[in-house]
Amino acid sequence: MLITIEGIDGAGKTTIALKLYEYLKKEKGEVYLFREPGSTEVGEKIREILLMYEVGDITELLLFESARAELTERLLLPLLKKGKIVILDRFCDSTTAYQGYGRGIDIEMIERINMFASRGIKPDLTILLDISPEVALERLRAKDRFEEIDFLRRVREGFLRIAEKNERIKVIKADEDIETVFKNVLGVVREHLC
Ligand code: T5A
Repeated sequence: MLITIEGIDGAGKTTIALKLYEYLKKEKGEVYLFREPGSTEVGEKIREILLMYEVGDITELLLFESARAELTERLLLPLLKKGKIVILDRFCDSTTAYQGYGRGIDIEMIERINMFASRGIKPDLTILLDISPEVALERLRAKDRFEEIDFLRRVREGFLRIAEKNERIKVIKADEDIETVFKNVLGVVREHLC
């Protein structure tokens, strides 16, 4: 089973993904937690490159997709074939939302490249942590990070549009306290694990 966690920067994905991982590990035993871009040697190098250099929009898209192809090949495919539970902090929906709705690259083309890089793997469940960019930015500011609000607004709208088109995506309000958000996430995950 593949569970992906999505949302704009500062929505709380990393916090919730870790809590879910710890919970499911106790309950189910073998569970894996990965992040995009990253979780493989090459994927982590690509993350460093993306943090270090300002690259063009197409280069950025292809770097995210390369990290995804590596993760898919080395970890996702083998683990999912064995029936393991995998939690993934961002996946293809992030590329559609950020590079498509955020940066304006053709969405149909992104979806095709997403399919290619992920070998057509579809998450069984996607948790979309939805939060206003204003609240997300406050959280990021506390960590000395700054993002452009208009960009985050477009990305949030993009995520919500993707959610409208895909039943696997469950939208959870992420501006409540961490325990409340987690309780709501767990409710949805439990329904899918039964
Ligand atoms: N990207 C990624 C693309 O453009 N295209 C792609 O295809 C992919 C895969 C890196 C960047 O790459 C882009 C998106 C990103 O800009 P990332 O590492 O996932 O991706 O970056 P962020 O989303 O920015 O990760 P963050 O860790 O900063 O944000 P999270 O994971 O959403 O939030 P989290 O859990 O770290 O929480 C942020 C802060 O808020 C607090 C936490 O303690 C933390 O301090 N917090 C809460 N505070 C109050 N109430 C709550 N409910 C809270 N939940 C968390």
